Amino acid sequence: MPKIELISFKLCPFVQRSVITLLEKDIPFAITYIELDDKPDWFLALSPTGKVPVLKIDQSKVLFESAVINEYLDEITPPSLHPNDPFEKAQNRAWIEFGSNLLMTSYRFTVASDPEKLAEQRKLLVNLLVKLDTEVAGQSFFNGKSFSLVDTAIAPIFRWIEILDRRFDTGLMQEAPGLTPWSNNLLNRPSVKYSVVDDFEDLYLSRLLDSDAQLRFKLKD
Ligand SMILES: N[C@@H](CCC(=O)N[C@@H](CS)C(=O)NCC(=O)O)C(=O)O
Repeated sequence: MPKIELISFKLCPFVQRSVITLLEKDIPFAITYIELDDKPDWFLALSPTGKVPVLKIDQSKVLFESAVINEYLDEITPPSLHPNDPFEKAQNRAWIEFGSNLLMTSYRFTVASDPEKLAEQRKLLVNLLVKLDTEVAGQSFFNGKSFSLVDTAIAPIFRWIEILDRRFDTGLMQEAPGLTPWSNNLLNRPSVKYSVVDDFEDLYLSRLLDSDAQLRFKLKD
């Protein structure tokens, strides 16, 4: 097994995707946290995009992009978390890309700085959640009964939504109720639970409440 080091930012959902895969595949790894508003020079030298996650392999080789990192981790530890059928595998990859779009849309919703932008971003976000709901409605995992790389890609979104709906007046999950069994199932899964630091919720909330996000006015009592 190669020596694996994951470069992370504690709040990054894209990194969480890779941590989930590492835990699911039982791959020993070290994790190094950086601050994105003060990126170290060694990180900028490693990462062509300046984004986390970055995976260092045997201290010399570097991979970036969460979906690519996950495919690599999956391939070095068979059996694969992807379906075998070429069409199903391609379809799963497409939904992983859909998940990236969903993450970025969720992020834009949380940072929207005025009521109009917030309403506009909520509409875009709900639209994507409803599309996902239509695809998955009521299933335990994206592919039905077995956990796959699509689940690793979507789980961080469910964590955000669960925190947002519990702490703020956002009502997102009720717009796509068929996602609830899948979300609950993933949030209770050990790899997903341990994909974040213990104080994740506090860190996430304090960053949001310290910003100019319009959402801070929707905090529940
Ligand atoms: N497409 C990338 C997205 C990664 C990404 O957006 N990471 C954010 C943190 S969650 C980042 O590093 N942002 C720093 C920046 O844009 O300067 C992936 O899937 O790995």
